[in-house]
Amino acid sequence: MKKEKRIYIDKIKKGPVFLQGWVHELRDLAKVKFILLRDVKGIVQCVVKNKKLFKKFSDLTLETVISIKGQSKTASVKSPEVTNHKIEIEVKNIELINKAEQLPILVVEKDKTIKTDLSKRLDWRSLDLRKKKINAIFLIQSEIIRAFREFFSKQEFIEIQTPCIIASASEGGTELFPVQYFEKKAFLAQSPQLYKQLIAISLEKVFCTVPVWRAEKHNTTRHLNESRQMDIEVAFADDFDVMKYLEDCVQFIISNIIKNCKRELAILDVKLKLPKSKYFSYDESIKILKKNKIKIDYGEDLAANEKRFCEMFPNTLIFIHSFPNNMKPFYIWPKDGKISAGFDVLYGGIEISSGGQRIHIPEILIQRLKENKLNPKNFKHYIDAFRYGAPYHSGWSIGLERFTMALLGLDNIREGCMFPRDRDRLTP
Ligand code: AMO
Repeated sequence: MKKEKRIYIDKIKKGPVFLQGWVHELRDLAKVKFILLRDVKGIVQCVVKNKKLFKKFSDLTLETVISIKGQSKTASVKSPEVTNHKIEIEVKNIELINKAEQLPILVVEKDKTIKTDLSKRLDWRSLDLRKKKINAIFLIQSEIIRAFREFFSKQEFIEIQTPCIIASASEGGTELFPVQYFEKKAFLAQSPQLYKQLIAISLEKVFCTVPVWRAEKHNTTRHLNESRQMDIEVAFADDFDVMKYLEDCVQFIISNIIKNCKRELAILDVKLKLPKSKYFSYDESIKILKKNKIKIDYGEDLAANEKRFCEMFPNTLIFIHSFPNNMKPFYIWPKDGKISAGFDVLYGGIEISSGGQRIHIPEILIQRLKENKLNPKNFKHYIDAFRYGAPYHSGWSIGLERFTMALLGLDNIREGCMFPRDRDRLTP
């Protein structure tokens, strides 16, 4: 028997159709019944006029999964949403695939005053992902990663894979999750940092997208204990070279979202524009903040003032470079005794990225490890790799969930993560 070809709702053409999806809404008008059928691409109204199908219709519940064979009288329209009834499918047959029980959370929240709280939504995340707005966030996130890959692949970067189980810290010693690795103690990687460097000093231009784990105890709207990073590392490049890559890459990602995610942006009511860029040294940044009557001293972290800083320069990638050495990790190149080649990037009220030029000279690396109270013996493999011809190199990392949050104006980073891991949440 020939298997019917299922099509997405946005691909409906005039004539016979075979659709599969979820029951989004049911309307029973005695002589005629309506099923609003939803798939990941949209919603379409299906009319049941044939009395023989009324029994099947009466068995349906919200979110039940069904197949529908029917006839479309109209060709596809651009945006098959419930609000426009331009497409209508006359139902010839309904097949029940899996009947849904009473729903723990509603997929369609009709009354705007009823909003399921985030924690309950995350308890039922699989259902939550079916909501138009939630679904739109992750379709856009998928486009972010796709465009990131395309941008660097086109420029002859190599996509690399780094280990997730590591023996020593890279971003400071206190935020590691320990794992028992046979008879040894190991950790979950906080960053692909040391490994992407070891690869770049041989393969030159590399990028990766990886999960990272940080055992930070605080529970904030900007931190996750498991997040994903989009990283690059480039040999024969300094901090300013890679900041330019970041500027161009973010522009490329946003222009692709504007082009390819029109429906999702409309659902979320987000109007994206290509951002401008501004470059300030750390020193200049402190002066700007002070000038705007913000109490801050040289040497203080900017985290508490990121939002204010971004409000001063709307829709701008703010590059803050030349941080003091003691404010950056041990692997960042010290330009002199005080200033480093490390930078942060702010956008949409938060830090979306940090990076810098790295140390490629073993003796300087050892000195910086000691200054950071880290034992060079624990970094032997890393340090030794720079003894056999290592070019200077630089790179950065964009936090995927942070970037999603900044781009779409989400008020909690958990909204930009499918299954967040935080201090209290390990399931689902
Ligand atoms: P950093 O520690 O700044 O730098 O991390 C890079 C980016 O990752 C995101 N990020 C987080 N997102 C959610 N929850 C967290 N707990 C969290 N921590 C960080 C942020 C941040 O800017 N190895 C360096 C990068 C480099 O130099 O290449 C690093 O990991 O968006």
